[in-house]
Amino acid sequence: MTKTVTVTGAAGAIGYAILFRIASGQLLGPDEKIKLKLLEIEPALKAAEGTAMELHDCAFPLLDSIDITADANEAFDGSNVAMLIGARPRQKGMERADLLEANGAIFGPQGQAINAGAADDVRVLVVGNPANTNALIAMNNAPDVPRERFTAMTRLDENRAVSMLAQKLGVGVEDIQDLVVWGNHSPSMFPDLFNAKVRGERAVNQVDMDWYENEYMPAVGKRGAAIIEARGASSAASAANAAIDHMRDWALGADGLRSMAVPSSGQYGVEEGLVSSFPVRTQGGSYEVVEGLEVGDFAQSKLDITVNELKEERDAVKGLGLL
Ligand code: NAX
Repeated sequence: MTKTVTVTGAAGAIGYAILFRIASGQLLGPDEKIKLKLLEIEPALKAAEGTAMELHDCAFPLLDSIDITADANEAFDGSNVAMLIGARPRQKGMERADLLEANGAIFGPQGQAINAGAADDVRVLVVGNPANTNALIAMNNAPDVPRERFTAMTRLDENRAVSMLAQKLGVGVEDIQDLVVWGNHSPSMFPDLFNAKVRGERAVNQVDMDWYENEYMPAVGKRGAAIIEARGASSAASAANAAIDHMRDWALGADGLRSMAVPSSGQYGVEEGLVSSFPVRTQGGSYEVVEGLEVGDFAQSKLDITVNELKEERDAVKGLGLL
């Protein structure tokens, strides 16, 4: 079988870190041939061609073809997997509304192009920030595609949360299960140690609440900024790794609870339609939000903060006429 994988922002840092892994079979497994479609803006097409040359030079047996284009309709035509990575970064002096508007101008037309030409089974992952709200915009511009196919990435937050907890407790990452991050992909998101388990025991019972609230949560939330501070560039390889984890688990299934930002149908009181990170279980090519988990007063107060931020972003893009 051959699957078409569209990657936007292909000439960027995450693009460079993800394309080789996709083409080598780490996304869809060793039996799936890959047709890559790379979408870039005109000035970056040449750089994308350079990356494509290197991809050819790897002689990956699973890589069937590479198309490079600045036309969204061409890029999403027949797409089975769409990784929406390219976005407009916040520049100095840019107001939040300007940022949302600039990204609306990207994710609206890309949603329309997905609606017009993607394969019936298309799965969409938005990585480009503000990821949840960009996914909301794309979803609202693709009325013929089932809403649940639009998702945004909080898996990097989950992976960071798992790794930091493992280091704190001196255990392996494989000893931690069901550590889910809720809400927005922003410093407001909530890593949930109440439902997470370490070697089968409740994680929250193994840490100090003061450390949880005042050290761990801010450290997970601000990890992206810490990486920029240290490297002078934002997370790229770890973001690419998380995007592979998200899409592979969705397409091929995985054990335990995972974090995915998906359109709410009102679960846990999150307003219907918001693209919010939830605990999900993946199986047989689909996912479901797992209901009935414990959400106590502390967790609810944190969930309210991050979901309110999503509402504000939704209201702002609505006000700009992007929904
Ligand atoms: P780069 O600036 O290196 O690359 C972005 C690429 O997107 C550029 O090559 C640019 O030409 C391209 N692009 C811009 N507009 C486009 C359009 N309309 N169509 C196609 N391509 C377009 O950024 P990079 O480090 O790769 O990060 C990409 C995005 O991921 C950013 O928005 C970033 O904020 C976001 N991130 C999201 C994360 C998450 O967990 N959800 C974590 C990592 C990352 O910060």
